[in-house]
Amino acid sequence: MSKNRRRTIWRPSKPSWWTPESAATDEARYRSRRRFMQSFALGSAAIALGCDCGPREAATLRPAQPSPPEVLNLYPAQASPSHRIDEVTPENIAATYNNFYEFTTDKARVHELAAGFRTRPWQVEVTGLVDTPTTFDIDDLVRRFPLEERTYRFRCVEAWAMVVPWTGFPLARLLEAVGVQSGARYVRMVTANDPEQMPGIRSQGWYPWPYHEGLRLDEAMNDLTLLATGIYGHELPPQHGAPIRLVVPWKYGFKNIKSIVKIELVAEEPPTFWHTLAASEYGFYGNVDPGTPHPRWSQASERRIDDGSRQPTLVYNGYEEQVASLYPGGPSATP
Ligand SMILES: Nc1nc2c(c(=O)[nH]1)N[C@H]1C(S)=C(S)[C@@H](COP(=O)(O)O)O[C@H]1N2
Ligand SMILES: [Mo]
Repeated sequence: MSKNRRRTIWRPSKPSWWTPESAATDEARYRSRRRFMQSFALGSAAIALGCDCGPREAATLRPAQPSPPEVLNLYPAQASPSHRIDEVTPENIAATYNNFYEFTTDKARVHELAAGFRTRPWQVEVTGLVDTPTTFDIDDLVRRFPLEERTYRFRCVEAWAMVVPWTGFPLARLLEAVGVQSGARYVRMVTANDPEQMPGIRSQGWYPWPYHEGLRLDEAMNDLTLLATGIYGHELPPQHGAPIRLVVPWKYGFKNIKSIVKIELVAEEPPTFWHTLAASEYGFYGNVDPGTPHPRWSQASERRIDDGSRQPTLVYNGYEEQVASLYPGGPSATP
Protein backbone atom coordinates (compact mmCIF):
# COMPACT_ATOMS: atom_id res chain seq x y z
CA MET A 1 0.00 0.00 0.00
CA SER A 2 2.91 2.38 0.62
CA LYS A 3 3.52 2.42 -3.12
CA ASN A 4 -0.03 3.60 -3.72
CA ARG A 5 0.23 6.27 -1.06
CA ARG A 6 3.37 7.60 -2.68
CA ARG A 7 1.58 7.88 -5.99
CA THR A 8 -1.22 9.99 -4.56
CA ILE A 9 1.17 12.79 -3.55
CA TRP A 10 2.88 12.81 -6.91
CA ARG A 11 3.19 16.09 -8.81
CA PRO A 12 2.80 18.65 -6.02
CA SER A 13 3.01 21.41 -8.63
CA LYS A 14 -0.61 20.75 -9.62
CA PRO A 15 -3.23 23.21 -8.32
CA SER A 16 -5.02 22.19 -5.15
CA TRP A 17 -8.13 21.09 -7.02
CA TRP A 18 -6.19 18.62 -9.11
CA THR A 19 -7.13 14.97 -8.64
CA PRO A 20 -4.65 12.80 -10.47
CA GLU A 21 -6.22 9.81 -12.16
CA SER A 22 -3.93 7.65 -10.03
CA ALA A 23 -5.40 8.98 -6.79
CA ALA A 24 -8.86 8.17 -8.04
CA THR A 25 -7.68 4.71 -8.98
CA ASP A 26 -6.21 4.11 -5.58
CA GLU A 27 -9.25 5.40 -3.82
CA ALA A 28 -11.53 3.25 -5.92
CA ARG A 29 -9.46 0.17 -5.34
CA TYR A 30 -9.21 0.92 -1.66
CA ARG A 31 -12.95 1.29 -1.35
CA SER A 32 -13.78 -1.77 -3.37
CA ARG A 33 -11.29 -3.78 -1.35
CA ARG A 34 -12.57 -2.42 1.90
CA ARG A 35 -16.12 -3.38 0.99
CA PHE A 36 -14.90 -6.72 -0.19
CA MET A 37 -12.98 -7.33 3.02
CA GLN A 38 -15.98 -6.37 5.11
CA SER A 39 -18.17 -8.92 3.40
CA PHE A 40 -15.77 -11.68 2.51
CA ALA A 41 -12.66 -11.27 4.70
CA LEU A 42 -10.28 -11.15 1.78
CA GLY A 43 -6.93 -12.84 2.21
CA SER A 44 -3.89 -10.55 2.16
CA ALA A 45 -2.27 -12.29 -0.81
CA ALA A 46 -4.70 -10.79 -3.29
CA ILE A 47 -4.12 -7.31 -1.87
CA ALA A 48 -0.37 -7.66 -2.08
CA LEU A 49 -0.66 -8.71 -5.71
CA GLY A 50 -2.89 -5.74 -6.52
CA CYS A 51 -5.54 -8.12 -7.79
CA ASP A 52 -9.07 -6.92 -8.48
CA CYS A 53 -10.17 -10.45 -9.16
CA GLY A 54 -12.32 -11.25 -6.14
CA PRO A 55 -16.08 -11.64 -6.13
CA ARG A 56 -17.96 -8.38 -6.55
CA GLU A 57 -21.41 -7.05 -6.05
CA ALA A 58 -23.57 -7.67 -9.09
CA ALA A 59 -23.52 -4.79 -11.53
CA THR A 60 -26.38 -3.40 -13.56
CA LEU A 61 -25.71 -4.92 -16.95
CA ARG A 62 -28.48 -3.29 -18.98
CA PRO A 63 -29.60 0.27 -19.79
CA ALA A 64 -32.31 1.73 -17.58
CA GLN A 65 -34.86 2.26 -20.39
CA PRO A 66 -36.37 -0.59 -22.33
CA SER A 67 -35.58 -0.40 -26.03
CA PRO A 68 -38.03 -1.23 -28.79
CA PRO A 69 -38.10 -4.97 -29.54
CA GLU A 70 -36.73 -4.48 -33.06
CA VAL A 71 -33.64 -2.88 -31.50
CA LEU A 72 -33.23 -5.53 -28.81
CA ASN A 73 -33.47 -8.15 -31.55
CA LEU A 74 -30.27 -6.80 -33.13
CA TYR A 75 -28.30 -8.37 -30.24
CA PRO A 76 -26.26 -10.46 -30.12
CA ALA A 77 -24.82 -9.39 -33.47
CA GLN A 78 -22.80 -11.65 -35.73
CA ALA A 79 -19.26 -12.02 -34.39
CA SER A 80 -16.58 -10.87 -36.82
CA PRO A 81 -14.18 -13.79 -37.45
CA SER A 82 -11.23 -11.44 -37.87
CA HIS A 83 -11.68 -9.93 -34.41
CA ARG A 84 -11.70 -12.88 -32.06
CA ILE A 85 -9.76 -13.18 -28.80
CA ASP A 86 -10.22 -16.07 -26.42
CA GLU A 87 -9.42 -14.69 -22.96
CA VAL A 88 -12.39 -12.36 -22.54
CA THR A 89 -12.63 -10.45 -19.24
CA PRO A 90 -15.66 -11.61 -17.22
CA GLU A 91 -18.56 -9.24 -17.75
CA ASN A 92 -19.13 -8.40 -14.10
CA ILE A 93 -15.47 -7.41 -13.64
CA ALA A 94 -15.51 -5.01 -16.60
CA ALA A 95 -18.90 -3.61 -15.53
CA THR A 96 -17.70 -2.73 -12.01
CA TYR A 97 -14.35 -1.12 -12.87
CA ASN A 98 -15.06 1.95 -14.96
CA ASN A 99 -13.75 5.38 -15.71
CA PHE A 100 -16.63 7.77 -16.25
CA TYR A 101 -15.83 10.97 -14.38
CA GLU A 102 -19.26 12.48 -15.09
CA PHE A 103 -20.53 10.11 -12.40
CA THR A 104 -17.59 9.63 -10.04
CA THR A 105 -13.83 9.10 -10.08
CA ASP A 106 -14.37 5.94 -8.01
CA LYS A 107 -14.17 3.14 -10.56
CA ALA A 108 -16.00 0.68 -8.34
CA ARG A 109 -19.03 2.97 -7.96
CA VAL A 110 -19.64 4.23 -11.50
CA HIS A 111 -22.06 1.38 -12.19
CA GLU A 112 -24.19 2.27 -9.14
CA LEU A 113 -24.30 6.01 -9.81
CA ALA A 114 -24.95 5.60 -13.54
CA ALA A 115 -27.56 2.83 -13.22
CA GLY A 116 -30.58 5.09 -13.82
CA PHE A 117 -29.01 7.21 -16.57
CA ARG A 118 -31.65 7.98 -19.23
CA THR A 119 -30.42 6.85 -22.63
CA ARG A 120 -33.72 7.10 -24.51
CA PRO A 121 -34.75 9.24 -26.26
CA TRP A 122 -31.19 10.00 -27.42
CA GLN A 123 -29.93 11.86 -30.41
CA VAL A 124 -26.53 12.11 -32.03
CA GLU A 125 -25.88 15.24 -34.06
CA VAL A 126 -23.45 14.81 -36.94
CA THR A 127 -22.37 18.20 -38.14
CA GLY A 128 -19.57 20.50 -39.29
CA LEU A 129 -17.79 19.93 -42.60
CA VAL A 130 -20.22 17.34 -43.97
CA ASP A 131 -22.49 17.38 -47.01
CA THR A 132 -25.63 16.42 -45.09
CA PRO A 133 -25.62 17.48 -41.44
CA THR A 134 -27.93 14.96 -39.76
CA THR A 135 -29.33 14.37 -36.29
CA PHE A 136 -29.86 10.65 -35.79
CA ASP A 137 -32.13 9.10 -33.23
CA ILE A 138 -30.20 6.29 -31.54
CA ASP A 139 -32.79 3.68 -32.56
CA ASP A 140 -32.56 4.73 -36.21
CA LEU A 141 -28.77 4.68 -36.05
CA VAL A 142 -28.53 1.08 -34.81
CA ARG A 143 -31.04 -0.08 -37.41
CA ARG A 144 -29.38 1.76 -40.27
CA PHE A 145 -25.78 0.59 -39.82
CA PRO A 146 -25.29 -3.17 -39.60
CA LEU A 147 -24.03 -4.19 -36.17
CA GLU A 148 -21.24 -6.68 -35.66
CA GLU A 149 -19.44 -8.03 -32.62
CA ARG A 150 -15.70 -7.54 -32.27
CA THR A 151 -13.55 -8.59 -29.36
CA TYR A 152 -10.77 -6.07 -28.75
CA ARG A 153 -8.03 -5.54 -26.23
CA PHE A 154 -8.62 -2.39 -24.18
CA ARG A 155 -5.84 -0.52 -22.39
CA CYS A 156 -6.16 2.40 -19.96
CA VAL A 157 -3.24 4.81 -19.54
CA GLU A 158 -3.34 3.88 -15.83
CA ALA A 159 -1.82 0.56 -16.99
CA TRP A 160 -4.80 -1.73 -16.52
CA ALA A 161 -6.09 -3.84 -19.35
CA MET A 162 -9.03 -6.00 -20.33
CA VAL A 163 -10.47 -7.86 -23.31
CA VAL A 164 -14.09 -7.07 -24.22
CA PRO A 165 -16.58 -8.01 -26.93
CA TRP A 166 -18.08 -4.81 -28.32
CA THR A 167 -21.10 -4.57 -30.60
CA GLY A 168 -21.16 -1.69 -33.03
CA PHE A 169 -20.33 -0.46 -36.50
CA PRO A 170 -17.31 1.30 -37.98
CA LEU A 171 -17.39 5.08 -37.55
CA ALA A 172 -16.41 5.19 -41.25
CA ARG A 173 -19.91 3.96 -42.23
CA LEU A 174 -21.53 6.93 -40.50
CA LEU A 175 -19.05 9.42 -41.95
CA GLU A 176 -19.58 8.02 -45.45
CA ALA A 177 -23.33 8.36 -45.00
CA VAL A 178 -23.19 12.08 -44.23
CA GLY A 179 -20.44 12.84 -46.77
CA VAL A 180 -17.14 14.23 -45.46
CA GLN A 181 -16.17 17.51 -47.15
CA SER A 182 -12.65 18.03 -48.49
CA GLY A 183 -11.71 20.59 -45.84
CA ALA A 184 -12.39 18.17 -42.96
CA ARG A 185 -9.25 16.79 -41.31
CA TYR A 186 -10.38 15.90 -37.78
CA VAL A 187 -13.42 14.51 -36.02
CA ARG A 188 -14.50 16.05 -32.74
CA MET A 189 -16.81 14.13 -30.39
CA VAL A 190 -18.74 15.36 -27.36
CA THR A 191 -20.36 13.55 -24.41
CA ALA A 192 -23.75 14.38 -22.90
CA ASN A 193 -23.62 17.15 -20.31
CA ASP A 194 -26.40 16.66 -17.79
CA PRO A 195 -25.41 17.73 -14.27
CA GLU A 196 -28.81 16.65 -12.98
CA GLN A 197 -28.09 13.05 -13.84
CA MET A 198 -24.32 13.16 -13.57
CA PRO A 199 -23.21 13.89 -10.00
CA GLY A 200 -19.55 14.02 -10.98
CA ILE A 201 -20.22 17.07 -13.16
CA ARG A 202 -21.88 18.80 -10.21
CA SER A 203 -19.18 17.95 -7.69
CA GLN A 204 -16.19 18.51 -9.99
CA GLY A 205 -17.11 21.78 -11.64
CA TRP A 206 -13.49 22.61 -12.43
CA TYR A 207 -13.24 20.00 -15.20
CA PRO A 208 -13.80 21.33 -18.74
CA TRP A 209 -17.19 19.62 -19.27
CA PRO A 210 -18.60 18.29 -21.44
CA TYR A 211 -16.03 15.52 -22.01
CA HIS A 212 -14.72 15.92 -25.53
CA GLU A 213 -12.31 13.96 -27.66
CA GLY A 214 -11.06 13.82 -31.20
CA LEU A 215 -9.41 11.79 -33.92
CA ARG A 216 -7.58 12.65 -37.09
CA LEU A 217 -9.79 11.84 -40.08
CA ASP A 218 -7.67 8.88 -41.21
CA GLU A 219 -7.85 7.42 -37.69
CA ALA A 220 -11.60 7.91 -37.69
CA MET A 221 -11.87 6.13 -41.05
CA ASN A 222 -9.65 3.21 -40.00
CA ASP A 223 -11.57 -0.05 -40.00
CA LEU A 224 -10.77 -0.74 -36.32
CA THR A 225 -12.54 2.43 -35.17
CA LEU A 226 -15.98 1.52 -33.87
CA LEU A 227 -19.02 3.28 -32.61
CA ALA A 228 -20.16 0.77 -30.01
CA THR A 229 -23.75 0.43 -28.90
CA GLY A 230 -23.34 -2.90 -27.18
CA ILE A 231 -21.03 -5.07 -25.11
CA TYR A 232 -21.14 -8.78 -24.17
CA GLY A 233 -23.87 -9.42 -26.71
CA HIS A 234 -26.41 -6.84 -25.48
CA GLU A 235 -26.90 -3.08 -25.33
CA LEU A 236 -24.34 -1.01 -23.44
CA PRO A 237 -25.16 -0.44 -19.79
CA PRO A 238 -24.70 3.16 -18.62
CA GLN A 239 -21.31 2.66 -16.97
CA HIS A 240 -19.78 1.61 -20.32
CA GLY A 241 -21.05 4.73 -22.11
CA ALA A 242 -24.63 3.97 -23.18
CA PRO A 243 -26.17 4.36 -25.60
CA ILE A 244 -23.18 4.93 -27.90
CA ARG A 245 -19.43 5.34 -27.35
CA LEU A 246 -16.21 5.31 -29.31
CA VAL A 247 -13.81 2.34 -29.33
CA VAL A 248 -10.28 2.88 -30.67
CA PRO A 249 -8.39 -0.18 -29.39
CA TRP A 250 -4.86 0.95 -30.30
CA LYS A 251 -5.22 4.09 -28.16
CA TYR A 252 -5.35 4.60 -24.41
CA GLY A 253 -8.78 4.40 -22.81
CA PHE A 254 -9.30 8.15 -22.42
CA LYS A 255 -9.67 8.49 -26.21
CA ASN A 256 -12.68 6.11 -26.07
CA ILE A 257 -15.31 8.77 -25.37
CA LYS A 258 -18.63 7.64 -23.88
CA SER A 259 -22.29 8.62 -24.26
CA ILE A 260 -21.74 10.66 -27.42
CA VAL A 261 -24.24 13.36 -28.42
CA LYS A 262 -22.26 15.18 -31.10
CA ILE A 263 -19.83 14.28 -33.87
CA GLU A 264 -18.36 17.24 -35.72
CA LEU A 265 -16.03 17.29 -38.73
CA VAL A 266 -13.50 20.10 -38.36
CA ALA A 267 -10.42 21.48 -40.11
CA GLU A 268 -8.08 21.88 -37.14
CA GLU A 269 -6.93 19.51 -34.39
CA PRO A 270 -9.62 19.96 -31.72
CA PRO A 271 -8.83 20.47 -28.03
CA THR A 272 -9.48 17.35 -25.94
CA PHE A 273 -10.57 17.01 -22.30
CA TRP A 274 -7.46 15.40 -20.82
CA HIS A 275 -5.04 17.26 -23.04
CA THR A 276 -6.56 20.55 -21.84
CA LEU A 277 -6.19 19.44 -18.21
CA ALA A 278 -2.62 18.13 -18.44
CA ALA A 279 -0.99 18.49 -21.84
CA SER A 280 2.27 16.91 -20.67
CA GLU A 281 0.44 13.73 -19.60
CA TYR A 282 -2.19 13.23 -22.29
CA GLY A 283 -1.32 13.84 -25.91
CA PHE A 284 -3.89 14.29 -28.65
CA TYR A 285 -2.88 10.94 -30.17
CA GLY A 286 -2.74 8.75 -27.05
CA ASN A 287 -1.42 5.71 -28.92
CA VAL A 288 -0.49 2.77 -26.67
CA ASP A 289 3.31 2.78 -26.52
CA PRO A 290 5.36 0.66 -24.10
CA GLY A 291 8.44 2.70 -24.99
CA THR A 292 7.13 6.06 -23.80
CA PRO A 293 6.49 6.27 -20.06
CA HIS A 294 3.69 8.45 -18.77
CA PRO A 295 4.92 10.70 -15.91
CA ARG A 296 2.90 8.60 -13.44
CA TRP A 297 2.71 5.16 -15.04
CA SER A 298 5.57 3.32 -16.75
CA GLN A 299 3.84 1.89 -19.79
CA ALA A 300 6.20 -1.10 -20.10
CA SER A 301 3.70 -3.56 -18.66
CA GLU A 302 0.02 -3.73 -17.81
CA ARG A 303 -2.23 -5.43 -15.26
CA ARG A 304 -5.24 -7.43 -16.35
CA ILE A 305 -8.24 -6.45 -14.24
CA ASP A 306 -9.64 -9.97 -14.11
CA ASP A 307 -6.82 -12.11 -12.73
CA GLY A 308 -4.35 -9.37 -11.72
CA SER A 309 -1.65 -10.85 -13.92
CA ARG A 310 0.98 -8.58 -15.46
CA GLN A 311 1.96 -8.79 -19.09
CA PRO A 312 4.18 -6.70 -21.34
CA THR A 313 2.42 -3.83 -23.10
CA LEU A 314 2.15 -4.27 -26.88
CA VAL A 315 2.92 -1.39 -29.21
CA TYR A 316 -0.38 0.03 -30.49
CA ASN A 317 -1.92 -2.40 -27.98
CA GLY A 318 -1.32 -5.24 -30.42
CA TYR A 319 -2.84 -3.49 -33.46
CA GLU A 320 0.44 -2.47 -35.09
CA GLU A 321 -0.35 -4.22 -38.35
CA GLN A 322 -3.59 -2.30 -38.79
CA VAL A 323 -2.46 1.18 -37.73
CA ALA A 324 1.35 1.61 -37.85
CA SER A 325 1.12 3.13 -41.34
CA LEU A 326 -0.87 6.04 -39.89
CA TYR A 327 2.16 7.13 -37.83
CA PRO A 328 5.37 7.36 -39.88
CA GLY A 329 7.26 8.73 -36.85
CA GLY A 330 6.11 5.93 -34.53
CA PRO A 331 3.35 5.75 -31.88
CA SER A 332 4.45 8.76 -29.82
CA ALA A 333 5.88 11.18 -32.37
CA THR A 334 3.91 14.37 -32.95
CA PRO A 335 3.30 14.44 -36.70
N1 LIG B 1 -17.39 10.82 -21.27
C1 LIG B 1 -16.39 10.11 -20.77
N2 LIG B 1 -15.80 9.16 -21.54
C2 LIG B 1 -14.77 8.42 -21.05
C3 LIG B 1 -14.25 8.67 -19.75
C4 LIG B 1 -14.90 9.67 -18.95
O1 LIG B 1 -14.53 9.92 -17.79
N3 LIG B 1 -15.96 10.35 -19.50
N4 LIG B 1 -13.17 7.95 -19.29
C5 LIG B 1 -12.30 7.34 -20.31
C6 LIG B 1 -11.30 6.43 -19.75
S1 LIG B 1 -9.98 7.14 -18.94
C7 LIG B 1 -11.39 5.07 -19.90
S2 LIG B 1 -10.17 4.04 -19.35
C8 LIG B 1 -12.57 4.45 -20.54
C9 LIG B 1 -13.16 3.38 -19.64
O2 LIG B 1 -14.18 2.66 -20.31
P1 LIG B 1 -14.99 1.52 -19.55
O3 LIG B 1 -15.44 2.07 -18.24
O4 LIG B 1 -16.12 1.15 -20.45
O5 LIG B 1 -14.03 0.39 -19.35
O6 LIG B 1 -13.59 5.41 -20.84
C10 LIG B 1 -13.12 6.62 -21.38
N5 LIG B 1 -14.23 7.44 -21.83
MO1 LIG C 1 -8.37 5.52 -18.81
